[in-house]
Parts: sequence; C-alpha cells; structure tokens
Amino acid sequence: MTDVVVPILTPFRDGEVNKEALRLHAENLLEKGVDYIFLNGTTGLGPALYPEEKLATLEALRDYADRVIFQVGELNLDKAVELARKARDLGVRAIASYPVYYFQRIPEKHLVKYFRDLCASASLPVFLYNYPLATGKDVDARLVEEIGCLSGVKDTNESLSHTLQYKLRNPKLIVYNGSDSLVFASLTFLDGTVASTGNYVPEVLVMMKNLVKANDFEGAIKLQSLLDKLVEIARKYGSFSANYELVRIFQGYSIGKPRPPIYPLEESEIKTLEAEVRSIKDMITELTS
Ligand code: FW2
Repeated sequence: MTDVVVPILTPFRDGEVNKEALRLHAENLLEKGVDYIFLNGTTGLGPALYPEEKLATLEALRDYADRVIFQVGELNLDKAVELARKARDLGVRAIASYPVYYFQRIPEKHLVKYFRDLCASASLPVFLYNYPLATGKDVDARLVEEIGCLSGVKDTNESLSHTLQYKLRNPKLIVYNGSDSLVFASLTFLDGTVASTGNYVPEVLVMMKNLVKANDFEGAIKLQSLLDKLVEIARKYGSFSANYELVRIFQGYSIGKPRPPIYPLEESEIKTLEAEVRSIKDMITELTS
C-alpha cells in the first residue's frame, strides 16, 4: 500500500491561524481519499509559524490525529520537544522535523544528535523532513543510518535516486518523496507521495494511486503530466501564494490568504491564474465525474 500525503496549507484570518478553515479543508481532503495530512510543512508555511501556532494547527485536527504527521522543527530543541510531547498526547501517527537549518557550519554530529534527542523525547515515530534546497542541509541515507532511530523520511528532492537510497539502505524505513513532479514515481517505487498539489486536486492524486495499483501506468503518467502543467502555472505566480487561490478555484471553498512575507496574489493575478487553469479544470471535472 502506498500513501497519498498532503502537506496542508495553513489558512490565516487577520494574520492568525484559522483553525476552523484548516479543519474543514482537512476533512474534505480525507473524505476524498487522502491518507495522511502533513502539518506545518513548507506548503503550510511551517518555518513561518510560531510554536504556539504549530500547536494550534494540531489542535484544529485533533479529531483526526491518527491521520496526521506533525512537523515540529524548531531552532530551539526544547520547543520542538514540547511540540513532540503534545503530539504524542494527542495520538498523532508520527512527528517530523527538518534538520537544524540556517547554521551552516554546525558539525554533522550535532545534526545527528538533534534527531536522536527528538526520538528520545517522546516515544512515537519520528520522520526526517529532508529538503536540502530550502534548509541547506542534506541528511542523506548514510546520516539517517547513523541517526538510527527514525521511522521514516520525507525527501523533497527532484532526484528520485537520492530518495531511493534511503530505502536501499534500510527497507524498513517509510520513504516518501515530496516533489510534485515525482508523484507517479513515488507511488510506483516508494511508500508514497507528499504533494502540495493535493491541496487543490486531491482527486487526481488518489486516482493516480489507484491507477498504479491496477498497473495502469500509462493512465497514471497522463495524470502526472496534468500535475506538471498545474505546477508550472502556479510557479509563475509564486506557488506558495497561488496554492491558496487554487484551492478555491478547484475545490470551491476559500481557505483565506497566506501571511506576509508570503503575500497574497493581486486581483489581476487571480483573474489570469483562473483563466490559465480553466482548461485543466474542465479536464479534471470530466475525469472525476
Ligand atoms: C511540504 C512538502 C512539499 C514541498 C514542495 C515545496 O512540506 O510542503 O516541499 O512542494 O515546493 O513536502
């Protein structure tokens, strides 16, 4: 079995986390067949959330805690541990963390120690969130082996072979790739995908999972090319901002706007974005009806 995991957007209202909108959005995704929600990821603007706000996102989804992977990464270990313990009390499926970022010259052994301390802090599965492009750190398969206590890895990496290394070194690890361009590959060769497009076209990801399961690779690859087109369009506007509008366009409800310094799209941009995705939207409606 492979998993479709969505790194959920964090809705804001008046600059604060909108828990109700987050809960409704997660409910819709889970109802449409998404397996797990990844909270406070990059798409969810996790690095821009205060620890109390990270906790608020978890509280919003407390009824679905067993379907949540809760990202607790902080540059203050005590805060990360506090979040991990709360997550354990609420019964999440797992916690995750990116490595200590920004501090470029910290020794490797400190990267390792951070994850071991997290594992020791709460007896629950711990995932590495590896995103070298964003964090400047690559916690690769060798380092994961050295850490020794991780249950899984989410590798946001355009290189499938980089992600496969984790699995080759330790087949027991749950390994996901977090790139929208590798959804098909992740559903075929790994334990699943963590795809930001799942926020607005969850039906397509679930359909891809089912096609792969039925060995209809051609069908799944066709859907991958739809995702690629959507991502290409979103990137022109700044995906982090565009994602919020795409939820409204494709799913029909508003989850508000991002929070600066991730600025919302301007009205004129929203109009052109809508026009650019119209034909893809029609195609998806036809496929899913
Ligand atoms: C996350 C993901 C997906 C991303 C990728 C960034 O946490 O948001 O890393 O879409 O552009 O895993």
